[in-house]
Amino acid sequence: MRLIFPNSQLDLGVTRVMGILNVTPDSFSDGGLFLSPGAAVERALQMAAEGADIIDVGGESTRPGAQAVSVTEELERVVPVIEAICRETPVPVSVDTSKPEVMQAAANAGAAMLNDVYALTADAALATAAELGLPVCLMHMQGKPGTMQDEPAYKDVINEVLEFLQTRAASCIKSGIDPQQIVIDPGFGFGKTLEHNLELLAGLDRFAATGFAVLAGLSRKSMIAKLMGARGSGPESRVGGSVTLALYAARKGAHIVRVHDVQQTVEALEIARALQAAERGSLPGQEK
Ligand code: PT1
Repeated sequence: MRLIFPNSQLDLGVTRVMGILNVTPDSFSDGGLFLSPGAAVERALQMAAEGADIIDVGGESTRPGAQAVSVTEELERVVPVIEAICRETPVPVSVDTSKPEVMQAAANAGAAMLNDVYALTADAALATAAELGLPVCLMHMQGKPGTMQDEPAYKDVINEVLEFLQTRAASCIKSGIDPQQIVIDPGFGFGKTLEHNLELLAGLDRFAATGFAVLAGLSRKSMIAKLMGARGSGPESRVGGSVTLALYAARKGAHIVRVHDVQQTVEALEIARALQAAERGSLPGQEK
């Protein structure tokens, strides 16, 4: 399994790391830190050096309770940053957006992938993505960021989320998107209780069994704090929990994990791979 970018390819035979770059004043764990293009590019280069396989640039926070931003505002945040990152590193950039105007401008600035938490449901988003021909990540969300955590409810969370993603993937394929370029994502924390998130994570192998590439975004989310009780309040205290969940997602078949803490996640995945090779009887260092 591999994703085809305009200037490179990414083999998904091992779990890959997507580093998060929020160019927003209000993201939940790092809002405002990388707002200036200079600081954003510096962080992107650091993540590239730490082993990120993709850098995900977002100009609109979609965390629970977040407010929407205008097209103009989002373009002003992400386009200069994407241009500068693409000048400085060959690591492919994805753009975390649901707006077709932003998808188009980001692609012109060098973005190699689209990451849409609305799964290309906005007007013209699907047609734009199909025309651009870039890999797309389709995420499931129940409701909208402003209110999605009010009362999330499902009869059968795994089947409902799977059904939604397969329907969206079928629409993409009908519009001409190559199935190999489609990544699906259950959308942890997007209109889900802790129990919903845990059920989806424990059932992540069912998403991988669809044959589509699977992305899991668990990094520093409130579900980690909930699992840790009183010790899990600030986002910085969630690093260990985030790495643990990334490893578990990888073991359950995630092809890509979307994370803030690139270095720690890359290290953990590397060690887990060596252990898995040892389980199969090959000693470390014998495989590339
Ligand atoms: C994600 C994701 C994303 N998450 C993809 N894109 C966010 N493909 C932004 C909390 O409960 O999982 N997959 N883009 C960030 N969203 C959240 C959601 C942040 C919930 C925090 C929480 O704390």
